[in-house]
Amino acid sequence: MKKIAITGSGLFTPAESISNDELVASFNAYVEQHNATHAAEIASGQREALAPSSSEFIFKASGIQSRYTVNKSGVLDIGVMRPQIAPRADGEPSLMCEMGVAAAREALHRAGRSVADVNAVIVACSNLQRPYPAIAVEIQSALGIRGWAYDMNVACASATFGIQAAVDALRQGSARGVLVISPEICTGHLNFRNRDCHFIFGDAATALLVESVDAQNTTGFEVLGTRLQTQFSNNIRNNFGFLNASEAPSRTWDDLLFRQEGRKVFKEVVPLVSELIVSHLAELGMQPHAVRRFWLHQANLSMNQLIARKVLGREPDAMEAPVILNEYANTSSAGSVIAFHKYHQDLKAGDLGVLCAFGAGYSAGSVVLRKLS
Ligand code: CO8
Repeated sequence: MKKIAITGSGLFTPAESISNDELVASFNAYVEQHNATHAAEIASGQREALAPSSSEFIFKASGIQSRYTVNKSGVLDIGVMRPQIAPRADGEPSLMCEMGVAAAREALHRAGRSVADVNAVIVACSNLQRPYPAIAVEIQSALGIRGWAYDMNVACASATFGIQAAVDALRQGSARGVLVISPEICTGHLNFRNRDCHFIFGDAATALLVESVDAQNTTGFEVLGTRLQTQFSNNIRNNFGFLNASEAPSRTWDDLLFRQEGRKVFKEVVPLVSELIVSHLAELGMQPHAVRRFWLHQANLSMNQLIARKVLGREPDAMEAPVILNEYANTSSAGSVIAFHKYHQDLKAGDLGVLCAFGAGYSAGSVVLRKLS
């Protein structure tokens, strides 16, 4: 069987970042304004007052300290509370294309490869800027890649599903080098007026180069196996879609943004993911204690610590399940790949790692990797 490896990774990080304190100051100013505007209704019991947010709660509940965004001023302006992006002409590259291209160029550079070594592009992410033409085809064109490209969406687990699609294409011979790109502008789908989740997401883009490698190849991480799992749940939901304009009566604006039952998600996803990792390793004849690193989806710090504890049967140390969530917040499908990108250099030949992402659907993917060279 052909050896398949991830030979390079790339990361695009937006220039602007928002701290918890900045986000909370903006949210609380909105709450004050809202409560003042509706003071009479609140006093008469016709309407509930909105409660303020707090940085302490955000950090304690999630581990998040800041997030990057494609537009800080719009998010923090209480008259706007969403990123503001100038519309671009059809002939100009889209924002997602630009972010994806930057991450892809870094992945190619790190792998020591050129676009001539790639003939397929898969854009795997939660939110696509438009339905068509596919962002993947736009990125393919911007990079000058000959071959094929498509978009796919499996929410936060998208990158792992993209890796499996790439591995299958390489094994079947329909591709010889695949870029799996995850550009995420999560802030565009986040309700910054919702206290329960206004702090959760950030923006970033990642790219992985997945290739068939020969026995002499010493770069990167061999993919020993991939395993995917899905199980329907409405606990993380987004009703935005092309039929919104046809729906009568229309949905409210907040129904077209991200929402979740965070507690339920936590409770249901932790066992699903830990069992997925343990059974996937067992299928490959491996024990969890043999794994040097877990690059987990970055949604919630306690969730990751609990998953790692369940898998290892003991407390993980910080380097066993590295965290980027504090700086980036939840960047959906990009999160586990950012953790991989930033925390793999110290691994030695033969070391094992598991890249695992999970989220809406529910959807989860496990990719077992072994360091080459
Ligand atoms: N400030 C202060 N207090 C607050 C705040 C706040 N901002 N928010 C809630 N509280 C209060 C609540 O009112 C509640 O008070 P009380 O106890 O008096 O009722 C208390 O704090 C506890 O509230 P919660 O139960 O909501 O808090 P949790 O401890 O459960 O923490 C989390 C909330 C952080 C959301 C947590 O539940 C969590 O992270 N769960 C896991 C969620 C998860 O993993 N989701 C994955 C979603 S990502 C995904 O799949 C991607 C989808 C596609 C991306 C789309 C991009 C937009």
